[in-house]
Amino acid sequence: MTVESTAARKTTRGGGKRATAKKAAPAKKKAVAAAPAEAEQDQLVQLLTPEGERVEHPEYSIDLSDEELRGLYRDMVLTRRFDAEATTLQRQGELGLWASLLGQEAAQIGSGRALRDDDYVFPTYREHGVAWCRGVDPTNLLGMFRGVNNGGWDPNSNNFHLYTIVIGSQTLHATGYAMGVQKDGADSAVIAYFGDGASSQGDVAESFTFSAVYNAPVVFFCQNNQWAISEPTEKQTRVPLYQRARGYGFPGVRVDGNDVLACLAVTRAALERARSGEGPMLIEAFTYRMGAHTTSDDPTRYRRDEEREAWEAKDPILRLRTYLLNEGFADQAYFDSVEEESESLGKRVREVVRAMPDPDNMAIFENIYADGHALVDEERAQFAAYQASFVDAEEN
Ligand SMILES: Cc1ncc(C[n+]2csc(CCOP(=O)(O)OP(=O)(O)O)c2C)c(N)n1
Ligand SMILES: [Mg+2]
Repeated sequence: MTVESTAARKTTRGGGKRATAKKAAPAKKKAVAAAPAEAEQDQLVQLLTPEGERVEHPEYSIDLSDEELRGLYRDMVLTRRFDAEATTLQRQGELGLWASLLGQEAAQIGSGRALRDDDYVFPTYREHGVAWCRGVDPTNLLGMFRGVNNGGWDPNSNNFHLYTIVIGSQTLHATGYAMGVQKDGADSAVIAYFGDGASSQGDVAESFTFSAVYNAPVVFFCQNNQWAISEPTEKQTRVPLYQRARGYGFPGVRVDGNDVLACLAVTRAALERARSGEGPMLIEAFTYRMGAHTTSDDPTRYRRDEEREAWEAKDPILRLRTYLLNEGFADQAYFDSVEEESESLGKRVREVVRAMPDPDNMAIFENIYADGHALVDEERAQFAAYQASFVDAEEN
């Protein structure tokens, strides 16, 4: 694949320089995530510029109908609206925590819409846009964040695994699943989402090795949102993340993660590659986490406002809107109807969340072992007795 060879040729410029530096630069108080060097930007697959202009790429192209383009816009707006509602709900005490996807809508909708129904998704905890594409009801994503269930949906109903918080571990689950798909002789593909921070995890390295040597049909979709909580990407790697793939023996490509068309085109190609037996591929979606890591985080303590402002100009929704307007693919009435729809989605999410029943206290012991376990039985009995002690106290 030419992506790999181009990447290899250009690696030495930035990477080589940094690798030979004697001493790491002293840590700054407020780090700024590294802007891609010029040479790296050349490699960014882009089909829609931040100004909303359609451009071509020699290797990745896409031809969508007006309706499909409008659909991508609608997906991104509704996902952003849902996400904003969830953040507000957390602030009002209705959720314990929320991990916002603000800014990452294009990476998620583009890759999510590239999937076939029979493909299988292994997400992190931030893949609300991908969940939307899989047809998971958004309100189901909120139960775990409200603390009323341990997941909220049946993974096999939509081929969308439960949210995974143990960083990077889902890449191993995805690889194992893909090896199973291969043994079944099926032609579906698997996609594993993970972040720039997760790229430092041993689990990710192991899944790269296994998927490569077994030629497993898995796509590794890394959303490089520039931050792993308060750690910038430059603390995770000496080379652009997509170049890691080369050492494992499969192609890697960096895509403009704020360009929904490019994300769709590249992910489609990677999935097709996996389906046709050519093995794994790494996609690095170069994007930005516009909000806090989670509602428990305060990014003003470690990153500069200017950095966020620079990324605001690359907003994924705005550029598609500009393109749709300029080309006459959508008019104001369409945008208004999406706005209206997003308001009613917000309202529905709020109503459903607030009406979620608290779980039965004893439910915590369910779904641990398929056939039961003596220790769990003992703990259940102890907890029941503890609960009963409150009832007794009330009665006395
Ligand atoms: C194995 C493990 N180590 C540490 C953590 C704590 N932790 C939660 S999120 C996070 C950062 C992840 O960053 P990244 O992979 O870039 O994903 P992002 O949150 O930016 O989407 C860390 C270290 C964890 N959940 N699991
Ligand atoms: Mg990150």
